[in-house]
Amino acid sequence: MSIVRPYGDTTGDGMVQISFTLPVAADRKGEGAALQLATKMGVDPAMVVHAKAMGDGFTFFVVYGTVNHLVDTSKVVVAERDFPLLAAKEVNTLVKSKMRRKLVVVGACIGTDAHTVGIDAILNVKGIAGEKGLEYYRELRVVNMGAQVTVPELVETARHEKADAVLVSQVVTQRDAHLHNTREMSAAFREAMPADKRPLLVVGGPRFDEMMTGELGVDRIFGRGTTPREVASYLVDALITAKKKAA
Ligand code: B12
Repeated sequence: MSIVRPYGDTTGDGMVQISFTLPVAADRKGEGAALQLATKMGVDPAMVVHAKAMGDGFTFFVVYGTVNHLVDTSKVVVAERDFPLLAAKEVNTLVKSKMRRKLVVVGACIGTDAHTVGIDAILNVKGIAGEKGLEYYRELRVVNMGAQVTVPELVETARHEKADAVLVSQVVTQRDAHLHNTREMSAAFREAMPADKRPLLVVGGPRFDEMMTGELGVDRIFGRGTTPREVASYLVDALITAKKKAA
């Protein structure tokens, strides 16, 4: 069955719950404003199930109601993992036998972004979700530049360290900062190095569209819930397996 509808109280009843903040007071009129917005969004009938004042003149709402839209799951297009998931030992063996040197990874949070928890989860030994980070991989050399790194600093470090891959994190998406910063970064690498000398450019963060690689000029995008093993497996696939196939 490829056509589905949301489930709330009974199967296929189309019930959804949405939340948003409006610059209105937390009173009857404010709730009316929330209902008007929900109805315009296609939630009809809609009811306000939660309203909380968020300081002067702002209210947070949770609205519950029915939508008539159908989802055709056969038309869903997503970025699927197109490389095998390897164990740390397999990654180390492949790097050692095929590259005959350590694979160098330079990581950073660029622009004004100071959210380092995500990139640290991928790079630091402690890792995330029961998996150790890339520093744990014996055949990987990790240079973690930390937060608020400028694009010129990143390019310089990547060059100096002879990076095979550059891993950039962008968590803040206000005014599309994550997209602007990523484009600036990929353009700077294209300008600074010829294609065959350019490191693999990987960007990650919870609000990226993983299908936007071409548009952003990067080789791969990783979204929320990424684990270090996925990243290590991708690096091996892109830097070793795919290169071997192309040769
Ligand atoms: C912790 C946190 C902070 C901490 C950060 C501490 C630190 N050292 O990182 C502090 C308190 C400093 C902070 C500050 C701010 N924050 Co803050 N913060 C958060 C919070 C609560 C959690 C983020 C987090 O650590 N997630 C856990 C990690 C593990 O998840 P992740 O980042 O998604 O990473 C995973 C994947 O995305 C992926 N990944 C991420 N990066 C990369 C990179 C690569 C290469 C790869 C492969 C994968 C990958 O892998 C990771 C592991 O699975 C979020 C809200 C939330 N619940 O998400 C807000 C949030 C991100 N912050 C927000 C804001 C607005 C701010 C401030 C602007 C607040 C302010 N007015 O001062 C400042 C900005 C500071 C700055 N200059 O960047 C907003 C961003 C909104 C937006 N649309 O952009 C959020 C969403 C909160 C909110 N709802 O408003 N914040």
